[in-house]
Formats: sequence, C-alpha cells, structure tokens
Amino acid sequence: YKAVKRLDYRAPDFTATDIELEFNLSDDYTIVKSTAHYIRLTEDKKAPLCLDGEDLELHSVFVDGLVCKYTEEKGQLIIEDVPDEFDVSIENVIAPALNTTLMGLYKSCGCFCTQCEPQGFRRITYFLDRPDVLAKYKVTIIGPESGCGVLLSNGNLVESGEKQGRRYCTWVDPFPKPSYLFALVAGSFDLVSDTFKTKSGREVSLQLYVDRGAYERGLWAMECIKQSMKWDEDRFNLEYDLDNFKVVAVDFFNQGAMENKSLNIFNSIYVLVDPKSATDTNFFNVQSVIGHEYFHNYTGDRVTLRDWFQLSLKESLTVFRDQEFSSDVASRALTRLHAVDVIRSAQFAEDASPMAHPVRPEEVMEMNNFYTVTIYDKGAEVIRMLHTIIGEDNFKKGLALYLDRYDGKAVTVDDFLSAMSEASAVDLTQFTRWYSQAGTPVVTAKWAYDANEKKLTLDLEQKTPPTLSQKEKDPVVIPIRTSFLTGDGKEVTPPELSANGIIMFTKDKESFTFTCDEEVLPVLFKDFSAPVKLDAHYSDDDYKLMLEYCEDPFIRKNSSEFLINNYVKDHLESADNLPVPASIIEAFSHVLSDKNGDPLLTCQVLNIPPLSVLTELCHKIDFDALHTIRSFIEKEIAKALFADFSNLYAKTKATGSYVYNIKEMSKRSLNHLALKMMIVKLKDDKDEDKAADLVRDHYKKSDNMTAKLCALTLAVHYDLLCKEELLKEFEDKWSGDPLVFDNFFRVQATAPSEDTVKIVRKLMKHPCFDKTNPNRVRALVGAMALSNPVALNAKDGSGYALLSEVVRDLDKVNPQVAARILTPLLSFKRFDEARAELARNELLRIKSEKDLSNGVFEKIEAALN
Ligand code: BAL
Ligand code: ZN
Repeated sequence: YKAVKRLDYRAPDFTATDIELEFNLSDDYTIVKSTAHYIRLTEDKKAPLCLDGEDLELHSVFVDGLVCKYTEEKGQLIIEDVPDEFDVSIENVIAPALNTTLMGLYKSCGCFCTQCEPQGFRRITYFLDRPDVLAKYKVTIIGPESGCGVLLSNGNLVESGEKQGRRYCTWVDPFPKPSYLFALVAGSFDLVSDTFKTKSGREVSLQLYVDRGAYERGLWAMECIKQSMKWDEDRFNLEYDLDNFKVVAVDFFNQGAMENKSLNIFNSIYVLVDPKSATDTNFFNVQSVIGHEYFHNYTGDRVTLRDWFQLSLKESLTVFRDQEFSSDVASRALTRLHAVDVIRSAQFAEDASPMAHPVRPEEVMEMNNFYTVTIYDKGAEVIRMLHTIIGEDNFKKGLALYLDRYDGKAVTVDDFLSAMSEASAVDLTQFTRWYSQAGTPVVTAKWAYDANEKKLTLDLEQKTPPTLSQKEKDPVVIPIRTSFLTGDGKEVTPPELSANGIIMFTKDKESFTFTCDEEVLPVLFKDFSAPVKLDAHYSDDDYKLMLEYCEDPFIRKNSSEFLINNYVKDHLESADNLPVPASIIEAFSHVLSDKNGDPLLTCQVLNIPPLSVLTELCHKIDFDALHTIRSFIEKEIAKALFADFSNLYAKTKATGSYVYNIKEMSKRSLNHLALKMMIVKLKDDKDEDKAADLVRDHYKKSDNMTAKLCALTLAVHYDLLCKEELLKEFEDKWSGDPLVFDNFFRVQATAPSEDTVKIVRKLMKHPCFDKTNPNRVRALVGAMALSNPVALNAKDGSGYALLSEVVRDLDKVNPQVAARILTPLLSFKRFDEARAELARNELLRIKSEKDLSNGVFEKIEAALN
C-alpha cells in the first residue's frame, strides 16, 4: 500500500502520439493488439519505456517490428534500450466477462463496454495510462462470434465490413486524448436518433443507445442532449466539435456516467425515464447528468488534466456548468437548494471525517476514493465564488481564454486560475487557499446598532478547524452576499454596501460599518454565497422575519431549517422531556397560509431536515436524541396543522395525466408532503385504517411512479396496514425491470427502524438482488449505509456488522463500490462510546482480511489513525 504525493509529479519520460488498437471480442478471451508511436521526452537516453498494465495476459511485444528486451513487474511493462522515436506493438488477452471490477473492458447485461477513468485503460493493454499523455486513437473492433449489434468507439466511423465471418468497424478520433477518455461499446441496443444543427450550421448526428425495448424511455434524454448543446452555445459560445455524438446506457456501472470523447457511457439510471417507471427526481437528474457529461466535451476533454490531483479542475467546473444549465432550463431555486443540501448534508460531514481532503488533494492511495463531494460539489462552490467575485462577463472571458490557451493540453488548477485572473484583472493569490485547505470554515458574525450614530457594526471572524493532515489554516476569501431588513421586513441598502451586495471578508477578523436610519437585521450569505458554516446570534424571531420577507430562496429555506436547528440544539440534553416547538409551528402555519406562495419554495421551506443534516449540529453524535427530537417535531407540526395539510392535500391533487415540468413537479412534491404529514398525525391518533386507506388510495389512483413511490414509502416507513399489499403489488409489477425494481429495495432499506437491518439481510437473498451490480448494491446496502442512520447505527451493532460483512465480500468483487459504501463507518470516533467500539471492531475485522483493496485499506487506515 503506497500513497502518491501531488508534489512528486514528474513529466513523463516518453509520450505517445498515436495508437492503433484492434479488439477481437470474446467473453473470456478478447485479444487486444495495439501499436503505439512513442517519442522520448527525457534527456536521459538510457531511460526505459515503462508502460502501465494490470491483470493482462501478455503474448508478445515488438519494438519497430523486432523482438525486444522487456520485463513485466508490479503492474508495469519495462522495455529497455529503446530509440528516441519508435513503435511498440503489443498483443495481450483479457477476459471481459470475468471482470467484475467494472474498470477496463467488461460485460454489462450481454454488452461489452469500458470504463477507463481514472486508471482503467491499463486493464485493457499496456500503455502510458496517465492523463498527460495525449494520443490520437484508431480503433478496430471485431465483433464476437456470437454476433453483435453495434461496434462503437470514439470519433468517426471510417470503415466497416466483415472479416472471417465476423463484423468489424474502425473508428478514428481526430482529437488527441488521454487514455482515460477512450471508450468501446459492443452490443445490441435500441437506437434513438436525432440531429442537432450547431450555431454555425453544421448538422450533428445524435445517437442514443438504450436497452432493447426501452426506446420510449430514451426520448427525454435525447431532448436533454439537444438542450445541452444549445445551452453551451448560448451561454459560453461553445459549439460541438464532431459530426456525431453518441450516448450509451448500461446497467452495470460504478459511477453515474462517463464523458468519453463523443461516446458518453451512462449508468442507465441517468438515461431511462418515463412517467410510469421513473420519478420527477429521475427526470431532473437525467437532464443534469446528460448536461454534465456533454459539458465535459470542453471542460475535461478538449482541455484535460495534467495529473489526477487536478481532478477538481474538470469536475468542479463541469458541475458548476451543469448547475447553471439546470438553473437556466429547469429551475434556479431548486437547483441551488439541491446543491446546498449536498454541501450541508454530505460535504460538511466529509470535512469532519478522517477522509477530509482539500479540493486539490495532496496525497492519494486509491484515486477512485477521491470522486467525492469535496472534489465535485465543494469544488463547484469554489467556482461559484469565483464567478461571484469576478462577475459573469469576466468569468466568460476567463473561460474562453482558458479553453483557447490550453486547447489540446493537460493542465493544472493553477493554469485555470491564471487565465481567470488575467481575464478579470483580479488577483486570485489568496483565493487559491480554497484549493489547498481542507475543512469547513466557520464564520462567526456579531452585530450591534448604535441608534445615536445611526450605524450598524458587523464584526466577523473566520476559523477553519484543523483536519488530520493540516493543523494550521489561513484565512480564506469569503464573499458574503448581504442585505439588511428593517423590523417590518423592508430591505434597505446602506451606502457602504457594494453595488453587487457582496462583503469581501478576507482576514481572520474584520469589522464593517453600515449607515442605517433605523435598526436593521443583517441577512448574510444570501444564495449560500460561500461553503461555510455561519455562527450568528439570530433569534427565532429573526429567522421568522427572514422567512417571511426575504426573497432569496436559500435564506428562506435556511431560516426554517435553523429554527428547527435551534430547537434541536436547545433540547439535545433533554430529549425525554420535549416542549411543544411553538416557534416552528407558528412559522410553518404562516407559510401554509400564504396563498400566493410558490409551491416549490413552500415545499422546500416546510421540509424538516433529515438526520444526516442534524448530525452536523453535534461534535459527538447522539443518534438516539436526534432521532427522538426530529420525530417529535414532525409529529407536533402534523398534529397542530392537520387541517392545513388536509386542505393542501385536496388542493394539490393531480387533475390531469402526468407531465414532467418544474411547476407540476413542485405541485406533486407539496401534495406528497401534505399526505405525509396527514399520515404522521393519523398514526399518532392510532387511526391505522384511515392512514392505510389514504395511502392505498393514493397508490392505486395515481398514474405515475412519483406518486406511487410516495405512497409506497409512506406505507413502509410508517409501517401502515397496507404495507405488504403495496409491496406485493410493486414487486409483481416491476420484478422484471431491475432499474425500477431498485425502488423496492431502496424504500425498504431506508425505513427508519432498527429492524430494517434484518430486512436488508433478507432482501439480499431476493432473486432480483445481484451483488455484482452496483445499482443493486447501492439501492439496498448502500441505501441503508448512506441514507438510514437509524438502521445503520442500530444499538446492537447489527447495522455495522452487516455493512462490514458486505464490504468484506464485495471488496473481492468490486472494490470501488465496497470502498464507497464503507464511508459512514469511518466517522466512528464521533459516535457514542458503545457504538464507537462496535464500529471500530468492524473496521478492524475488515482490515484483517487478506488482499484488501487499496481503496478500502486507505479509508480504514485514515479512520483508525
Ligand atoms: N468523470 C467521471 C464522471 C463524471 O464526473 O462525469
Ligand atoms: Zn464529471
């Protein structure tokens, strides 16, 4: 087990300019022939060529057509005595059908496909498998003997035909690319095709390959491809650069999707949707992920990474771009609130965990462990702050300069920041700390109004807590989007506040003074203008004022959330004797009575934060108290406002058949929230029949998956009398459709009860469960581990034991997924003593396994240290 350090980067001794690949496909004996052209870059004439390779059966190696001297050791093929410029021809064999890691070339439901990021290409053939080696690819795929539908690779089809009774296709990609962007797909699919006319009038042919029989479920994704192409032209003046763009959906996939040049490969969950089988959230996510992968065409593919420590360079920028896309074409408020949720529920937790790392990490053992919410989502917040600081016009200029200057190159975060700084004439030296410092900065704000001087003084202080590998932190640049509210809810603008409403806070401590005729309340971090925690002495009345009068969606949602947080914090020590949460009920009642409220926002504001967010309120997590308090708040609100929720449920009932758009989605969300609160009250009244009737009726009368899943979830999570009946109905209808059937697993795995552990164990024996498929694992064990703190942290340790058992088993099948679902155990030091001991023992048990993967080892080491 060895970690690599960012500062140890060395340019490669050789580069490859061109590579020709030939695949003779077969399940367990695929012959890969490659010929690559190499050029020496180092002055050292004795330096050998060292190629990366893993799990390859090597048959032959020739240099310029001649037998050569080589050795195979520790994942490398070392060729000695090579000239300055030469060709290396290699023949090796791989077994795609036996490859359960889903890295390299593997089979998914009968189709061949690849995943090469970050280091999967080395599982295909020996090559310089590093992102700073960019080569042109020519790829010939000879179909398997059994025959095969399509044979796809990156770029343009230049030749196809038959060879010895087998079909073949040859593809040439004119753009040099790193090996991680190589892709191959072979199999039988349904094809959704369309065209897109670019702004300069070129016609691009669009092909979306989906499971046989799933044509209709691909139509929304195709719409989203066209929206993405148009949006990138309109917003960033970026026009698609090839004549075809292909997307393939596969069911076996470790991640969400992959941006291989002109041949994106997707987890089918982010492609296949229709009203009957997919939810509003699925529709929303398809649009966002299709956008994300498409936008990588420039930010990632045309300009790529020098090394993997720079991962956030492409990911954060592309997440920012996909969030802006969703904001422009779907809903800015919803997109922003989702993004903030990810930061506050998952990223802050990562910062507080042993795997805390900066947006640009310093040390990595297993790169797959770093596809994290810090790299992606905190990174996107960093880009958003940059956008806030330099403004939209400068941001566009900076991006254009970056893409132009570094086109076809492999670069670093510093290169990106220098382009942004040059284009905007803003010094970004201090800003780079956002890339180098791990942890969540805490901003403490205090203010006082001097009625004589008519001045408000705002005192700010920032501190980033120490993380494992960084004890001392320097102050970061924090843009604070600010406004001021009078006691009767009017916004005033003091002359000292800059035109864009931003206070730039850059020191450890700083005071700002504002002239105001009357006492005002500072509203800080509008639009969540920085990924920090705010510690401010707002009272419940202050939160109610902001909730009522602030237009900003984030401030409104945040105010309701912090009203709840205040209550939770005040009663953590006395959870067995809780008073009625009067302030919260009053605020919720007010929101419900607003006839002109935007349903989207109403629904967001009336949301009670999940346990995963509430845990961030404590240093040592008291799961029992948090769960008790949260359930109590929910019940008290439901009881006090039952009439309002009943009216809301009736008012928001579906009237026509399902359509997906943000307006209808918001109405449905509100309808489902109302139903849930009604059920909470009926359960509390022990009115079991009425609760079951309502939910059964909702399930049976609805025409779409969003509503059906809402009902099924209520039935299971609140243990209603209709639970078994609805589960059976769902099972009978969808057991032949694995992607949809995952909901059957997920709904049960997220039931907030300690008994869920036994149910998950039982469901692992269900004929539809398959431990080799990441979607199945994530829907069942992953859902319990990552989205069900009540079950995972069952007092008897059964949740930890089950997770540990699965991780130990899965590590031998698919280590990437094993390392991912292990994550919540890593924070065991924040658990109470008894739970910490149980969790620690499970970590030790995993650690004692033979041949543990790098990924699982790295995480456990960090946790136990
Ligand atoms: N590059 C891996 C998947 C994604 O972030 O697009
Ligand atoms: Zn990405």
